Amino acid sequence: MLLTRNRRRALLAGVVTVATAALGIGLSTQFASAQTTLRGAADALNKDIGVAVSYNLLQNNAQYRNTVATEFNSLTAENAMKWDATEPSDGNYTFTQADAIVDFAEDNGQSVHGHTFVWHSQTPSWVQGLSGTALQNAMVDHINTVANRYEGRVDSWDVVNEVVSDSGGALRSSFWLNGLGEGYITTAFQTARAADPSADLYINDYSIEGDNAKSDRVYSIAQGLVNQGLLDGVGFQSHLILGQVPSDMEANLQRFVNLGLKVRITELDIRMTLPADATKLAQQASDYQRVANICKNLADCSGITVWGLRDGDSWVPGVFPGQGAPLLFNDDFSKKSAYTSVLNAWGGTVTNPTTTPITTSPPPTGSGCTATLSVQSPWNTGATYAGTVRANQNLTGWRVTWTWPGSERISNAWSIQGTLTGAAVTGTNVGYNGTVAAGQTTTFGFNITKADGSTASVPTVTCTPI
Ligand code: G2I
Repeated sequence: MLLTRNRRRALLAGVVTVATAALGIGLSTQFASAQTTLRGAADALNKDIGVAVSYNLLQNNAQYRNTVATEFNSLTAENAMKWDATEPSDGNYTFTQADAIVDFAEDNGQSVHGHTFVWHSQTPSWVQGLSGTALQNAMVDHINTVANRYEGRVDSWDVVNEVVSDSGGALRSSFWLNGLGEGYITTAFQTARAADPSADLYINDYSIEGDNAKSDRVYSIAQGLVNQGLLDGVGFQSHLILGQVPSDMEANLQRFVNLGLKVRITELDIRMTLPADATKLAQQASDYQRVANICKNLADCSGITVWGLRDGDSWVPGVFPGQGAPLLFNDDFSKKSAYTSVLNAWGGTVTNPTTTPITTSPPPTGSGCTATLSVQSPWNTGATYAGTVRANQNLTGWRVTWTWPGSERISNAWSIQGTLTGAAVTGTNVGYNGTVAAGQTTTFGFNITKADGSTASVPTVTCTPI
């Protein structure tokens, strides 16, 4: 519930340094410059800006982790909490991936919107082969087990997903409906409510952004659930097509708000025919801005989750050949115009990274390798640094040392390990960045705190091959 999220955020005032224990990396978010990130802008509006994340990318890509932690205050597992991931065979639960995502969110002060308990897709065949009581028991057991595990850690759940047929008039014909009858929806919500009374419960669907037969059907289901005290919100997936944000989207969401519900844009992407060009990207930015404004205008819009970080991470090209480029970030993590338009809509402004003053340390010493530090983003009581190691010969490992001249101390670091937290720093490569060919560079990074509030300094670094 919002209370849970607010309580967590309240702990995060000021500059927050966080570590992702499960993934072995430290990250930091600078709230002092809050309005220059989506996360800062969303925090200021008390809304969620979420992203659907991939376990593999969180595990393996430091820049992905950093961007997810810096730009978003809410996470959804793109696949890791679905039934096929959490209970692939009857009663055998596997939570490695889901746990890692929830741990990451917790370590970075982010809320989690859970996706999803009951869906006709990505549900293992052992479930689909059941009927009657056995099917109902499997559903109840699954919801109980997953909801109980994450009670107090997952703030809201898509309890049922895509239960209305595309034509809209009827419930979707699925093994759920065929096996249990339409009461399965109520049973799912009753089970989820009892399992985690503090979580907000959502019904989630696509092509319901405008007022149409399908959203009418969701509306009547929502009404019934509201009357039983079982529903808190409606998720509008919003897998949109360029230039086709429904003109009545805000009015449509408003009618659900009028039922006493929250609304949420749960899976936003806006696809275009490839290749992208300047005209299409500008249209996309305008479309994203409209959606962001709709959520901003509605006090009961709990937030927006974009369905993936970078264009290349998106499900769209695989399902709609020739379509794509639907998200906010390019594959090199640079920000698209759509990013800027969302940030602006939510009251933030983009800072051009090339104009950020970067201070680089004096000429390095060492022969087999040399290293420099640069201050990427300073704030009152800390700073984020980037370190670069240049190989002057083929390296299979490296050590860097320096001494802080003042009160600077490393609070967390990534892509480097060693004795890091004192005045005298000795750091070595981690597993993946020790081998560097002559002439090539590799990087590491860290955050510092500086108790006296002085300017962050850039000491000379000594680099030694090991
Ligand atoms: O289809 C887009 C979304 C529509 N609403 C519900 C969402 O849960 C759904 O997400 C997508 C994921 O973005 C895809 O990543 O759901 C797909 C499955 O229906 C996901 O794709 C699947 C692939 O089809 C599998 O081959 C793959 O093993 O992802 C799996 C895990 O990577």
